[in-house]
Amino acid sequence: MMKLKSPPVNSLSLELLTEFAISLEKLENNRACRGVIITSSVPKIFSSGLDITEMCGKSMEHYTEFWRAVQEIWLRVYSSSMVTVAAVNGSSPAGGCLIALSCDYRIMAENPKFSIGLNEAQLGIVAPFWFKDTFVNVVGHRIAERSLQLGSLHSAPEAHKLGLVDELVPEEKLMEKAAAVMAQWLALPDHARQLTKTMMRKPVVDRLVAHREEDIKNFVTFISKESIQKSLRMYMEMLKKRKS
Ligand code: CO8
Repeated sequence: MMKLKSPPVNSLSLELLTEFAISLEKLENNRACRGVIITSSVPKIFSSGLDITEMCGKSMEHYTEFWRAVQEIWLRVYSSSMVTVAAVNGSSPAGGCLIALSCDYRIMAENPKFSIGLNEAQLGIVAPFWFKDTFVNVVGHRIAERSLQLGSLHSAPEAHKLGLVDELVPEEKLMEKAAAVMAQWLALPDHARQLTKTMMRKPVVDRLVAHREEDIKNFVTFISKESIQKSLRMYMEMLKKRKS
């Protein structure tokens, strides 16, 4: 089991992404480890997505390094040879949702206050093609198109209805259920399951691998624009105002 732990909101900073990638690599290289449950140790929040402060007022070099780390974590989770189960025990916007979508199976706590979705459009930014591909492969084109354009955050029951998460369970049953699902998936021979997973996911993975540098360039150009920086600053202010 891997628990994201970076209070207050598990935002995916360069540091957290790097640690996450190293931990995954270790598990991947450990032959005794065949599956991983990804969850959060922060109450009510699975992950608040990419750390917005990493995308605000930093250098081009920093944006480059940060985006490479975001790509890396997606490549690792999405193409993991292990069984990956997301136990979504809280809200999970944007990058947090991407982590969950990249797993083989998603179970979410049944709390209508918890929401999940790719809400990038609400921040005035655009989810890259591989976020979109991952989303489409889970919920289908129509739902993804509407949800991405509106930057929707779906409550847990709504997310379940849309197929964004596979199952809802009462919060106290989440880990027990995740373990049961893991056992079910691990009952199959690894090689057959892994080859099947590769068959389903390789085209999407290959697309990013083939365009990785171009994707970094696009991100850096986009995020460096003054208009985008302004949108992000306004969004951060809105988060703070909402609190007070
Ligand atoms: N990054 C950095 N700081 C954050 C983030 C974040 N993603 N989310 C919250 N924070 C900060 C808040 O500003 C606040 O800071 P402070 O204490 O200094 O005021 C602190 O964390 C606590 O936040 P809240 O008070 O809002 O905590 P709540 O428990 O009330 O709410 C939520 C938690 C629901 C997670 C809420 O904070 C929230 O909605 N956060 C925003 C989440 C979001 O929209 N994330 C999107 C990030 S963008 C992304 O992941 C993909 C980008 C793709 C890039 C494509 C570009 C081309």
